[in-house]
Amino acid sequence: MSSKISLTRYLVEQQRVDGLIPSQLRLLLEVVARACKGISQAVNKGALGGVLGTAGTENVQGEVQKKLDIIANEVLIEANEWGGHLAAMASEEMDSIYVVPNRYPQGEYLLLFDPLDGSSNIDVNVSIGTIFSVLKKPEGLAGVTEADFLQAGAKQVAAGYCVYGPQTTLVLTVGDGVAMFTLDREQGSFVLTQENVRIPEDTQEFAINMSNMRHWDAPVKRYIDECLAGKEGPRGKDFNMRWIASMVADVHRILTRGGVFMYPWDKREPEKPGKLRLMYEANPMSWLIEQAGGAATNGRQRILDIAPTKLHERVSVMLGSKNEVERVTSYHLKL
Ligand code: AHM
Ligand code: MG
Repeated sequence: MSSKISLTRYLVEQQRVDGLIPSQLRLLLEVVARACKGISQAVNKGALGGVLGTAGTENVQGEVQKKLDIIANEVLIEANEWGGHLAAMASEEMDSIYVVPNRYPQGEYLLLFDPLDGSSNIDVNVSIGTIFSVLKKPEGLAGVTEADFLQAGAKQVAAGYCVYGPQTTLVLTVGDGVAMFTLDREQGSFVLTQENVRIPEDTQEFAINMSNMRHWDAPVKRYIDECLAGKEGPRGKDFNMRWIASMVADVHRILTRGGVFMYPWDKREPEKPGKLRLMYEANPMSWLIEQAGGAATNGRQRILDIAPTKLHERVSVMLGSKNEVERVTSYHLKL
């Protein structure tokens, strides 16, 4: 790349040339990126900043909150509430929606986020991230309620994540492909480092938490057994495995070099459709994956077509290289 293109310039050009980004949405994305820079700073300080360890509280899903889960949530709320671009926010770490206070102007967008994904990796210095999804508030109604958020992932107008790893990288789609921006710490800005990200349709790498194998459903077991059988098995090729336990980092690897990621329903808690959250994790990641030529299903159905019934809904997730996702989906549908 001859001259550096900042996130700001990228968004302005998308707005100007393609008309894809109305100015309120552009502002929103810039503010989210700024918040991610702040979270990245806190993550980098680690023990020196006193940000490691648990906060001693639980979120609505009964998970123990880490200090950084709460810090990241606050950074996102504070950065976004006053700009006039949002009507309300929803977070994996908050019981109910956060309506923009009356003292600020209300905008037309809804922002959803998993403020700190991969919480179990915070204290061990492994990549973690922030995942976000943007919806439009349905027209015609005054005020905003939880029901306004219950839109299928196909309705998203922007989605992305920021991974805090060896580099801090922001990955974004507004429905025109996927672009990646790397944080230039000297300049304090995100710089475009890859456009038109494409995921190879085939792969020899899968990501799943193998310790849950005995709890899986038959189609997932069949798929993984066939991968493990390698060259001598029905697939006729060897597979490699990776599991980072940070969805952001696993998805980032898949966007970079292909692969398939699965967090399927399992028998540990049969009443739950899965571990991951539809609105904060599965929807934004599925749209990014599809925009890069991959596929994302819950084993039976395209994730982006699922009509949510509650804010903190969980879902089974299979996403990544198209042919592999289609294969494991066909095993579920017995095609
Ligand atoms: P979190 O948002 O509380 O961090 O939970 C989601 C994470 C994903 O990033 C990751 O894929 C998964 O949970 C790992 O789960 P497990 O520890 O069961 O392997
Ligand atoms: Mg998460």
